[in-house]
Amino acid sequence: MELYYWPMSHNARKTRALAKHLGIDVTEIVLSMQEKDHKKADFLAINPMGQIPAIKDGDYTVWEANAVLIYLAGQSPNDLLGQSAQEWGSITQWMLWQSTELSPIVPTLHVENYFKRVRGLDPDSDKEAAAMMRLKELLAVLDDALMGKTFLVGGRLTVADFAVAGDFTQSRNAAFPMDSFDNVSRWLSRIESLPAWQSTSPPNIG
Ligand SMILES: N[C@@H](CCC(=O)N[C@@H](CS)C(=O)NCC(=O)O)C(=O)O
Repeated sequence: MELYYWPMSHNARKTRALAKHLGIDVTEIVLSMQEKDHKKADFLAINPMGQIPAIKDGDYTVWEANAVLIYLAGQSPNDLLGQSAQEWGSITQWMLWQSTELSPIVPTLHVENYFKRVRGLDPDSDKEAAAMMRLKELLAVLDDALMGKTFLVGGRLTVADFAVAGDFTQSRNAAFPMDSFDNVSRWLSRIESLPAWQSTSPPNIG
């Protein structure tokens, strides 16, 4: 099984971390986004969206990071996909929340608060402020959901935790207001303590 990724990609990071956490025998293939490898014909045959990450397993391909997480978790018997209709519902809820609500604003904060700062460029303060306002609304929802909980669903690690935590990969560099959200911070520390999470940390660019 081949996992296509780019080291800076937070979407790929969560899939690499889960593969390592489960000890799945995956061949990691690095693409260069600078070289636009993800838009070349070879890779478009695997993911026609031209986005990272993606998996090729024999003739089978799967893309969309959260779908990749589900495919990886399904490779061995484990608790990561939930054990009841309520857990399946909640896991799916958080994975959809990540991809439809949280994920769209994360790149804006990466660019405005991190990449531009490292390159000595001025952030677009209107764009940054709008994304930050939305982030605070979303973190408030996540923080309430994590009140008194160790993980998002079922009191144990599931694919939902990997799905959501991926967007916090650059939370410090991109100035996410983590200090105002204690439950989120405690939950993130638990994910960050996983050896597989630590070993997939992207390189710093600044
Ligand atoms: N919804 C996709 C988003 C993936 C995505 O946007 N990946 C970035 C790298 S972090 C990418 O490949 N961007 C290039 C592009 O969208 O053309 C997922 O969750 O897998």
